[in-house]
Amino acid sequence: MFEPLTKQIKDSKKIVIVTGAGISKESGIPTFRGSNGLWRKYDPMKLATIDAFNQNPVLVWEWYEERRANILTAKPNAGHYAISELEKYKDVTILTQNIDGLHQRAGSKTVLELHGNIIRTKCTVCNFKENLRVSFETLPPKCNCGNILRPDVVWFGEELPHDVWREAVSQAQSCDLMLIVGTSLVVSPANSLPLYAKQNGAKLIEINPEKTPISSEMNLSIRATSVESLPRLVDLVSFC
Ligand code: BJW
Ligand code: ZN
Repeated sequence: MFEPLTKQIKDSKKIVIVTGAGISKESGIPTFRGSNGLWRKYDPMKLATIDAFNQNPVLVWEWYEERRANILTAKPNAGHYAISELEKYKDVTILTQNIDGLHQRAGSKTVLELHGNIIRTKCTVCNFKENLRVSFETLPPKCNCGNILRPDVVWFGEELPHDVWREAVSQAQSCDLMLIVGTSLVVSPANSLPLYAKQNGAKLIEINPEKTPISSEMNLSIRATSVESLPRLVDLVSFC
């Protein structure tokens, strides 16, 4: 199953890896969709929009505090480490929708965070923005300017950080191989990145136990988890 992919990786000049929640599942961070996904338990419109936050910042912060605590104790898994190992042999850029920072903690060097980072907090009014690893005693936490702080993540209806998005599109358009790992590819605009890559002649390879809406556009779909497939793949690449 891995042989054709090993050759494509070996032959490629520039690899872009698009990742989503599935790659962090084995680190104990739930995905959003699917049988045990967060959106089965919670309504995204009550927790992941600016309107929801303005209406009930305490509720939204309680949800984020629980997830921040989980993410702060989570560790990168074999899938994250395999990608950082691949960077020893190939030119790799990661475009992640994840807000958990696990790629960076696994040692990956070039990571663009499309949907922000849950540990970074920003003021809703002034320019304050900082990584805050503490758990807040009073919710919602306040900035020194007196206004409410919020997690520096991208909610539904909000634009992705412009510079990050511009760079992500440029990376997608200039790679010759894109690996798409652990994302359902239902959230825009991140789900357009494989199409930008394909329009510029790149090969698309998906690693996901389930089909996605863009599976038919893939040159190859590996129906396995990232922990099952990425370490074996990177081993093969490093040996030949
Ligand atoms: C494994 C595995 C294993 C399992 N190994 N794989 C109507 C109203 C308003 C907006 C819209 C609208 N219609 C469309 C929109 C646009 C909207 C959108 O796309 N909505 C769709 C859901 C319909 N997008 C936006 O709003 C974006 N902004 C935007 O477009 O701005 C312009 C605009 C403004 C106004 C109006 C319209 C346009 C922003 C999107 C922000 C997404 N934010 C979240 C939350 C981040 C913060 C937080 O975490 O709290 O980002 S939502 C959530 O989904 C999170 C993820 O990054 C994102 C993608 O999810 P992902 O990573 O794909 O995870 P899952 O769970 O979906 O999939 C996991 C996959 O892993 C599955 O396929 C499994 O099979 C697989 N898997 N185990 C490998 N072990
Ligand atoms: Zn402030």
